[in-house]
Amino acid sequence: MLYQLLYGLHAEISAFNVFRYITFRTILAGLTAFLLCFLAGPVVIGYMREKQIGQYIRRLGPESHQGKAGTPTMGGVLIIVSVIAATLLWIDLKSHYMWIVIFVVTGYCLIGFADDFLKQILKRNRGLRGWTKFSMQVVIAAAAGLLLYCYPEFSSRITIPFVKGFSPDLGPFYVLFAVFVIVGASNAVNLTDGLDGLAIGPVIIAAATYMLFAYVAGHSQIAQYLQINYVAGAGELTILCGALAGAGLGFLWFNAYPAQIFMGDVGSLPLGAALGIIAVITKQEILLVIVGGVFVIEAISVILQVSYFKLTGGRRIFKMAPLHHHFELKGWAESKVIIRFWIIAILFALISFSTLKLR
Ligand code: 57M
Repeated sequence: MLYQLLYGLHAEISAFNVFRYITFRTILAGLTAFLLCFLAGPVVIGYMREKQIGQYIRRLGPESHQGKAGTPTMGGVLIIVSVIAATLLWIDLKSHYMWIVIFVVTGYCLIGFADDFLKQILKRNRGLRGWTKFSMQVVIAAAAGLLLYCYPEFSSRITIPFVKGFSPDLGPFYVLFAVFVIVGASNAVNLTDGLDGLAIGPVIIAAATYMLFAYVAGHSQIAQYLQINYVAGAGELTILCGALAGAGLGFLWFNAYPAQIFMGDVGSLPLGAALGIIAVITKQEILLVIVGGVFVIEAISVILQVSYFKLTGGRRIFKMAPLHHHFELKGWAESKVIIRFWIIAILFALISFSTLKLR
């Protein structure tokens, strides 16, 4: 909004010319989102405590988690509101890609809110039925995929990391591919959100990484030089990624160990879906496997554990899945598990940058 207002005045006030720069508006979006989270955090935590919207801890979990019972949750409302507010403030409102991302984020936020509302407020510990949750995620992701596929300027080709000159065109199957990426990313972040700051840390790192990829994808000369798919208009998503990272830092201020608030499904589901849809729009879909490597490892640990458990009639590969619980049960302190997973997330981000040159 301010882009329309302030840049429009640059003829009268030349200093406002700076608002045309995506980099400048990305920094402002990040700072705005951080401040919104940082300032509203104590108010939200106080409200959640007053309304006793505290986390229910299942008996199955590690013993160390029992002390977390009652921790305020659904802090994801704070993150998502901050991201959307900061984005709308600093982005070019004519960016259709931004509206598709906001559609997906809002949809997944509502699914997570419904699940958390049932679990945390109505105390129905199972929340939404698994299939209900999954089918709503698929419908929203399919709608976004279809919107992109029907958009004449959007290509249904996919980018394969480290491979140059081979970008297969999936045609209408691109919609199914987009659904897989968005739903997969959303649920992988959801599974990862099981220790203080464990999910939001890698989300910040992934958002900061896609800040760069969105910028280069939307810059025709740089895209041509790097020989990556040019996506006209994708540059504005840099600002949304900046808001994601900023809001993530603001939330981490309170979610850092020992957490004062959890994000809830209302946070984890839309944050993962946001990374998924951004990866799709910037044509760096498969790269998300590397950028979001921690989320992928956590999800695979669950798939392996459940499959092996069923195949062997009750034996386990890990002490407990997702993988972060395995290390907890091996005796690692929670904070050590968290920081080490963050280190791995940073290493994955660095590897993903190398795909821009190693092709
Ligand atoms: C998402 N939710 C956390 C919090 C957060 C199939 C199976 C692998 C599913 C999986 C599952 O239920 N995942 C749901 C993980 C939960 O966090 C809440 O959920 C929101 C995110 N969706 O925002 O509101 C607990 O995580 C802890 N937590 C923190 N700090 C945070 O900042 O400490 C969360 C955020 C919170 C709190 O204790 O209560 C979760 O873990 O449920 N199930 C599991 O992950 C369970 N694993 C399991 O059953 N493994 C089995 C089989 C099925 C693979 C096995 O290994 O044999 C573990 N999780 C729990 N109990 N809670 C272990 C059992």
